[in-house]
Formats: sequence, C-alpha cells, structure tokens
Amino acid sequence: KGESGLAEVNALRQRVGILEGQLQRLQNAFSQYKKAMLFPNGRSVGEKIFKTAGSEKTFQDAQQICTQAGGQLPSPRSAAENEALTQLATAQNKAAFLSMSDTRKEGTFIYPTGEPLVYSNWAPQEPNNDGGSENCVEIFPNGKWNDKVCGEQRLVICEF
Ligand code: 293
Ligand code: CA
Repeated sequence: KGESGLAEVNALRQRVGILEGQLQRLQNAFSQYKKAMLFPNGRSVGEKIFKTAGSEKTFQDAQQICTQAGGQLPSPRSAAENEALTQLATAQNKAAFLSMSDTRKEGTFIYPTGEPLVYSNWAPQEPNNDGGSENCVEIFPNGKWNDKVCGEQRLVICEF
C-alpha cells in the first residue's frame, strides 16, 4: 500500500490525458455556448450576466419574470455593471427597471436583500419621488437613473 509501480504511473498518465482532452472539449463547447447565448441581447460583466427579452412590464411582473427564469431584476453595483445595462437599454431604446426600491422607507433605496445602495447613477435632481409615489427605479438608455412609479411598464432585463 502507498507504492506506485511503473504500471500504475502509466495508468494514471493515461487517465490524466483523457481528462485533459475532455476538459478541452468542454471549454471549447462552453466558449461557443456563451457567445451564442449573449448574442444579441445579453451582456457578461465580471461574474454577472444581464439579458433582456425586449418586452415591457410593470415592476411586479418584471420581478416575477426574472425570478421564474432563475434570475432576478438587475442590481448594478459598479460603473462597469451599469454600463452593461446601458448597452442593453440603448440597443432597445427603452428604459428598464432595476431591482431596487424605497417602498420600505421613503428616500432609502435598498436591494431586494434589504442592503442599502453601494453604487448609484441618479440623473440630476433624482430621486424626486414625483407625485409622492415613485418607489421603483428605471435606468434610461443613457445610463442615468430615475425613480419611477412601479406600475409603469418598462423594459425587462434580468440578472443571472
Ligand atoms: C418631474 C420633473 C422632471 C422629472 C420627472 C421625473 C419623474 O416631472 O424634470 O424628469 O419629475 O423625475 O419620475
Ligand atoms: Ca423621478
């Protein structure tokens, strides 16, 4: 026990060679799959993927669509993530809902987890709670944010 004869070493070399071939084919297939999946309505940024179906829904319906798909509404936590969302909104020429809201406490926007914002990109004068009833957030095709009535219909983008 604990000894490796030449036969055992060669058997292991062969198994490693087979695994290396399998890994290479898996990597090639995954690379192809990612490109196809992201074209033309998805963006990859860091470990996140954003994807839009192009349709417009209320915040509640958008939230359900993303959850149903195994994702969530987008929570951009950096300029790079915001830029990826901006590209999708620009391509559709539509404003999209983000995940955050201030329904729980007026003026304090939080992620679905309850955590306060770590990044924001509000348009000038926003959020203004216009009419006293803007608890959701839209991202314009220019990337700037505006608080908006949750019942409005906006582009659905999901985060995965
Ligand atoms: C007001 C003033 C506008 C602003 C708008 C949005 C609505 O009408 O300048 O664009 O509110 O904040 O969400
Ligand atoms: Ca507003």
